[in-house]
Amino acid sequence: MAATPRDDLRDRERAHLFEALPGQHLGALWRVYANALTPEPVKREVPHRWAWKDLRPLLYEAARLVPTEEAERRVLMLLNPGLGGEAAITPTLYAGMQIILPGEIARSHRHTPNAIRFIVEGEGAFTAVNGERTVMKPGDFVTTPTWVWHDHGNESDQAVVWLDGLDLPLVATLSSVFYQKYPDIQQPVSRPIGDSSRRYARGFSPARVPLPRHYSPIVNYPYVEAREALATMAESDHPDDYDGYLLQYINPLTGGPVLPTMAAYLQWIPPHSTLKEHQHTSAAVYLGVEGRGVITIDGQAYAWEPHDVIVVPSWCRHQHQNPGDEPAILFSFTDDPVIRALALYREAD
Ligand code: GTQ
Repeated sequence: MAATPRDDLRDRERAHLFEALPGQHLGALWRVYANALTPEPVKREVPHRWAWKDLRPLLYEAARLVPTEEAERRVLMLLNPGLGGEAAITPTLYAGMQIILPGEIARSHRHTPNAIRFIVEGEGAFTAVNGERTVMKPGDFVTTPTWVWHDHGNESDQAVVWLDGLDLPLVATLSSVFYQKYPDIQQPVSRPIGDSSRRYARGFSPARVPLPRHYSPIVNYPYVEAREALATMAESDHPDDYDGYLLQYINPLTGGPVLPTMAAYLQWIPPHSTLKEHQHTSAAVYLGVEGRGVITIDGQAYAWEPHDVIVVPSWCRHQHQNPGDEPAILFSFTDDPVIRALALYREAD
């Protein structure tokens, strides 16, 4: 049909309307509707692998060149290639590799983002949380919940490296980042080493002592114990279709995830196995611990070795494989508690 003068008039009036909107900070929903409400998640973040053999030399070079007095935390951040340089590995999660040399101190501070650590190499550095120091060994899992004072120090004779995981991008999106420096460089030690584990990690909990229950009171979950639990499962249980043998680090006060926003797992993929592919709306950051394996994400294979990090964004199809003769052990942390709390968890195979 030919355009009538009336159509022409309407087109000109529409053009005027659209020009007037941005100046008033207004937008026409109908022009972007299909971008905003998509049949399935549309993401900027992408799957990625950070190989330890490439990351390690850069981390030790940072340690040689930048003292901890200058860097509050000496960390190389793992930046998702799709997120334009934001301090984020997914839109909710942050990950970084931190290194602390003999004699160094990472000063005491607290912040509302929750943090977890998984020790990658070196032994004998400590993290202090609310007056309790824990000396960390490779494979140990350490929690630093929201708003607790924490600092790190290394009184050993070797460099110590760990993976940091924080919910910083989520907390920033929620406009809820608060941060404070402790008045001194280190917080005073007010409890003996092992205090929290002796109270809470053995099936007991002090009665009639009011406690925050939304995060785990346990500071350190030792690798020897987590590995033993996994080996016990692998000896007698049937493996899970998707995850092999999957152990969750739990908050003993609830049986749920260690932190309100992040869950953490240690996983055992049996030798010579190809597990089933699936997808879900929680995102995961994997760290190779023992053996080697492959995670195929949206059709692309990412082989991993110990200390490689792989990010599997939300709703990416992914599948684990262990072609080798030894069990393949992976650590991971996810935003699963957030997704479930908001009733947004979906899974498909
Ligand atoms: O160790 O407290 O990777 O505050 C980023 C922010 C580590 C930490 C990070 C932090 C820390």
